[in-house]
Amino acid sequence: IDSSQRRRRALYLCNLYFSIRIICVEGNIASGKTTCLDYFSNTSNIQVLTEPEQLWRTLEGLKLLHLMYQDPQRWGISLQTYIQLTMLDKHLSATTAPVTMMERSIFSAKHIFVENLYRSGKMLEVDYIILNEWFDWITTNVSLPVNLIVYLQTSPQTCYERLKQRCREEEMVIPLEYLEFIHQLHEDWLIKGTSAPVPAPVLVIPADYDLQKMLHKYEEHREKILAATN
Ligand code: DGT
Repeated sequence: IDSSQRRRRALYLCNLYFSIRIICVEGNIASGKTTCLDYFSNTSNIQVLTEPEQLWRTLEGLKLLHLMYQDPQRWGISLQTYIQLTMLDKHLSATTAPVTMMERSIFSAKHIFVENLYRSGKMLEVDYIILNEWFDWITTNVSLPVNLIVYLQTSPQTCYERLKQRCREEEMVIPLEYLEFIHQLHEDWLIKGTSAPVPAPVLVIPADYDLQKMLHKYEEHREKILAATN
């Protein structure tokens, strides 16, 4: 066997040995992923890894996320390259607790956001191909196990209302159509299974409700979520 197969086998055995369990929380922008992660970090013995979003906001003084929203043609590739790196780092740092819950994943960065930029004509074909080659190389040569995907399913309209309420500077330019597109990409990937391989079983939690009801929903699903990682 060649060295990459040997490396993959070693990583696989390593993950088995330490029996690392990883849950990824996916969903549209402002679907409530942070609330879900907060709930589980307070009520269970789960290590929670939030998105390294702060890094994308200011990288060496560059406001990458802001730049991407202002001029996706120019900055989309820069942001996605950096997000792919930070997500890879997150997946690989999930080793200190028996169960880790992550906000999003390297998979949604690719299957949702890169696809969105490319399909809406905001990423050059050459950049798309290079990012894909990176993604394929990483997922072939590095073991990135995911045991469960929790999909917070919302309507784009709900996300739009929440987005307007939270008033983040970078996000003021996001129109409803953008959220509709991101929603459709989630549905194609996680519900219909028509766009890209899904790396783990999917638990769908309807997430259009207010905070109090969402906390009840998480309570209801708690055992199921923890059981899925046994
Ligand atoms: P939550 O708790 O569900 O409200 O989560 P958010 O909305 O704080 O977190 P998220 O990941 O949906 O988005 C944070 C911001 O970063 C949002 O403006 C979308 C953007 N974003 C996240 N991941 C990517 C990505 O891979 N590519 C691009 N272009 N933008 C991304």
